[in-house]
Formats: sequence, C-alpha cells, structure tokens
Amino acid sequence: MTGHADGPKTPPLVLWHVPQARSFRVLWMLEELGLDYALKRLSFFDKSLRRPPYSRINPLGRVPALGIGGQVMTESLAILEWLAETRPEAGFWRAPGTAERMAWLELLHLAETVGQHLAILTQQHIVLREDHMRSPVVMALEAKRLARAFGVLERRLAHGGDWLLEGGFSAVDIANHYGVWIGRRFVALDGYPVLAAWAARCEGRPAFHRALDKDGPAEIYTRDFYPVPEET
Ligand SMILES: N[C@@H](CCC(=O)N[C@@H](CS)C(=O)NCC(=O)O)C(=O)O
Repeated sequence: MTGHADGPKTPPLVLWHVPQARSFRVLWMLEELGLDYALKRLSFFDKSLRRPPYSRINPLGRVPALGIGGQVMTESLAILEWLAETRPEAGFWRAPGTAERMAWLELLHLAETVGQHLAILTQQHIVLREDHMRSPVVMALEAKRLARAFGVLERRLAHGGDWLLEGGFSAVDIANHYGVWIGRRFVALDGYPVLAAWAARCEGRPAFHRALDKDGPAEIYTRDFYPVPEET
C-alpha cells in the first residue's frame, strides 16, 4: 500500500467492508478519489462484526471503519465528509461559506435518514428469518416512508442538472445513491423517473464500476425485490 500522490497528508488507509453495506459509500469514494487503500472484507452474517479482532476496531460492530494511519474513523457519512474536505481539489466538498454549503450538509445527513428506513426494512425482510418475528405493518410503513424520501430526492433533482447539486458531482451523490441502490429492492423506482436516471448516471461512473468489482459477492440482498407480504 502506498500513500496518495499528495504525500504526507494521506497516511495509509484500510477499509473494513461488508459487500452491499454502507461501507460501499466509502469504497466508491476512495475509488473516485483514486486513493490507495487496503480492503478488508467481513461477513454480515457470521458474527465476525461483533467479535474480536473487528470489535476492537469498531466496538459498535458495524461497517464501515476506515483506518487512517494510527487512527480509526467510523460512520460512513463522516468518513465521506473527511475525505472530501481533506481533498478539496476533487470538488466533492462544499466549503463553509460557499453557496451550496447548506444544501450539501443537508443532503449528506439526509442519506442516513434514508439509511434508517433501509436498516428497518433489512431487519424485517432479511435478518429476522422466521415469519412470526416479522411485521407486515412495519414493512408497509417503512416502505411508505422510504417512498416519501425517494420523492424528496426526485424533487431535489428538479433543477435539471446531472447531480444532486447544480455545482456538480459531490460526496452527497455518493452518500444518497446508496439509499436508492439498496432501497429500490423495497420500493420500485417506477414512479421516480428523474431519480432513476440520476441513479443510472451514478452507476455509469468508472469509479462506481471499480468499487462494484471490489464489493464482493452479494450476501445481504440476494433478491431484486422484497415485496410487503399480504397480511393474513
Ligand atoms: N450510521 C452508520 C451505520 C453503520 C451500519 O449500521 N452499518 C451496517 C451495515 S449497512 C452494519 O454494519 N450492521 C451490522 C449490524 O447491525 O449487525 C454509518 O453510516 O456508517
């Protein structure tokens, strides 16, 4: 592993990652920035997230974690912000005081409002394996809340540009794309043509392809769509 071309500013990076998890945001960002990093893949289902050695790296037992020299940073959106602000030349950040700063921050954090719906839907449809543990009411409610968030993103794109902010592609596209990439397995994108076109543009980026190649075999989401079951 080597440092970034800009030298001492970038200590060695290590990404702990689970295929299809929020750590994909960081994986894609690292590829966009052309950084060198080591990738350590973990499984969502084998309890390795909760046990040593990984539980010593992130005691929450979640991914991502990014090793930065001797330090570890968790929380995918904080990592995106740090990567963006420490490499402003890439244009993925909006600095304090600039016109798009407020919208950039709002959109960055919106990605984890969507992330909450994904987490509940994932728990209901996938993690809880027995039907009697699941609630079709919760599944339907969370799908509706996710659909509402898709509507908000659809309208945010109404300016007609290619990316969420008119100033160009940024960390908030990476942050929010994850919610659509995974979320469309719970809420079809048919009713959101502008959002679907934006997602396709994101997925057309060479760095996205490189990240997808490194993501690893699909483990969490093995179906294209998870419908709300009929209540009996
Ligand atoms: N807000 C955190 C959430 C991290 C998170 O919950 N990651 C999930 C994967 S998408 C995880 O590791 N879950 C493991 C578990 O809950 O057991 C972030 O954005 O990094």
